[in-house]
Amino acid sequence: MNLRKLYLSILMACLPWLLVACGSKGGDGDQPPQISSSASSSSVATASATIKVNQLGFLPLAQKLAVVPSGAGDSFSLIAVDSDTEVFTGTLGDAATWAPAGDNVRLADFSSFTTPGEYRMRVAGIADSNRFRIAEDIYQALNNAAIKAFYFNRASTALLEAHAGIYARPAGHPDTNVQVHVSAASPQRPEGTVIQAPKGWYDAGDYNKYIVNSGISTYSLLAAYEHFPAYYQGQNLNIPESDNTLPDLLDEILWNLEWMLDMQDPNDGGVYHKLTDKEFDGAVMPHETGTQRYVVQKGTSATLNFAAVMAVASRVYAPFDAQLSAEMLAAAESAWEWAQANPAITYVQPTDIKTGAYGDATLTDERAWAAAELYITTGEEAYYTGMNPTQVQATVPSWGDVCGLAWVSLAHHRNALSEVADKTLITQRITALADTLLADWEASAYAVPMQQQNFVWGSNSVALNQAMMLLQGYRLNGNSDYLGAAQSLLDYVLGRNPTDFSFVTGYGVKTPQYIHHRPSEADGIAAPIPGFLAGGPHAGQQDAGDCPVNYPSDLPAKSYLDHWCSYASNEIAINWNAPLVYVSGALQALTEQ
Ligand code: 9MR
Ligand code: 9MR
Repeated sequence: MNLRKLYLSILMACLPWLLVACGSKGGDGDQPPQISSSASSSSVATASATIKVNQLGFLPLAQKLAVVPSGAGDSFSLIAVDSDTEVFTGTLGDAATWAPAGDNVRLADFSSFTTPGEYRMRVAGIADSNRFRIAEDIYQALNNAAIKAFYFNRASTALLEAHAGIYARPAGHPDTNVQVHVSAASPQRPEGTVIQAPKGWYDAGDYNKYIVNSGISTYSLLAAYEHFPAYYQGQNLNIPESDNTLPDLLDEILWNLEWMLDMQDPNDGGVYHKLTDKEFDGAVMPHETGTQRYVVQKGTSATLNFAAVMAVASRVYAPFDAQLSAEMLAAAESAWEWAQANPAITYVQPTDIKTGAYGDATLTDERAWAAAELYITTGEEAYYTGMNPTQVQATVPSWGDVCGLAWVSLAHHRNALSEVADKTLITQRITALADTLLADWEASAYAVPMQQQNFVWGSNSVALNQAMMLLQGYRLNGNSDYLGAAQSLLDYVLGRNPTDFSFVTGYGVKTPQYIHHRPSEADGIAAPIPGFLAGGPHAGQQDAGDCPVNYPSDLPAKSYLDHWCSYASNEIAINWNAPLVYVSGALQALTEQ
């Protein structure tokens, strides 16, 4: 690690808790989250005593809430930054405690204030809030950056200054000399066979490429396009393909789809679980690695994820490239056949492979999702009945639980589906989940549906996937409360949370500086690459043993450390940025102007 950065990051991590000694917390390894009540009272008080607000801002007609510590004044005002004049006043809501943070707070609602400009919130007795804007294009730059982050994580290509600016870098990981690992050996491809599987996105802060996590990530981006094509057709991301006829978002997604296609064994349709080093690289740039790469074990989860994504991609790319679309559908169908013949091959991490596992023994959700997408794309009813829809619930999606994605796609296509599809059931599934989230939002002192148990590794993606599901409810029936609750969750990741961080690098006033992202750490540039969503508070603090500094608090919603060491709260990942893309684009496109 770069020494200057090490010094700075320790200093920065310690600054807010100067009275708390910096020392090793001692590892809790892979133990389940342990939530203790012994949080330092000084850190709680400091973190709680500020107004929490979305630090980027709001669309003029959006719901607009801030969280104010109780114990200050009863009213709030908005101050125009330019003129330092008061432009709006309101009364704070009742005080209530948000358990995940232990904070007693009051809500400030200024939704009726719609004038574009830059503002701060003022409450007597405490500091003004961070500044934020109200603007008609407020989420466009954020959405562009959240997609551009995928470009910055491209494997197998140099990032040129014309597209990457100061973050230009040489190509890393050509992945043209990938060995078949013993766990993936087959008669046609014995151990040591060399295959090519270039391109794709690095998964996260590491340089490996995992099919399971590519599944939900690629899908969420494809869904963003499929649901809001006009919005994305108007977008220019300044990527190498920006001048071609494909919308830029589809160009970016294609970079990963091309890699995914190479992860299918053409001899039998099965899909390798991941393309990986044996161990995680150190904090080096992509071109400084050079270790042997392997494809590891074909499995049912990877193969079903692949089938689902290729079925979606086949219909999304059809208007642009009929041949590519046909190739994707054939790939999806042969993957499905392999998974039918091999219904329960769960991933078992080989002992010599130490990188991310993405192991998942529950395969019913992947099967339902793949079946739903194949039904939508082909119209073949056997896929719908085979999905066994009455047995499949809608849940907030994550890499390990994708059944909600089946309902998202069925709901989007409901009017074009054949009679076998139960439209009432489809609508019920989405609204039942959205209503549960809405009830949690209404009951929350912080006005977010996030519960104690949601503060897992990558909790910010839980928030945004909750928002994505609320948005499906809104798209079905136009209930503006769903839109408001989704807005609240974007507000949460952009600063209306107990840590005071806007969790997207470069977007907000106080943003992560030391994400667990190898290029950002190793490039010698102080600012991290912009547009990446940090994983966020993680009650389990599973990296504490690797961190030279303490977490500021043991409370779930405050278990966040802006430090390179904190891979469990401050890494970035494609499956966390993808719902940020979906939600920021959807709110920009759906909120009335
Ligand atoms: O850097 C690794 C990160 O990308 C992974 O997400 C994480 C969890 O699998 O692991 C990180 O590697 C750490 C390893 O697991 C334990 N020793 C410290 C490594 C980070 O410096
Ligand atoms: O997001 C994953 C999380 O659910 C797991 O608990 C964690 C430990 O296995 O791994 C996370 O995924 C990491 C992956 O294993 C390796 N690349 C970085 C991912 C994000 O940290």
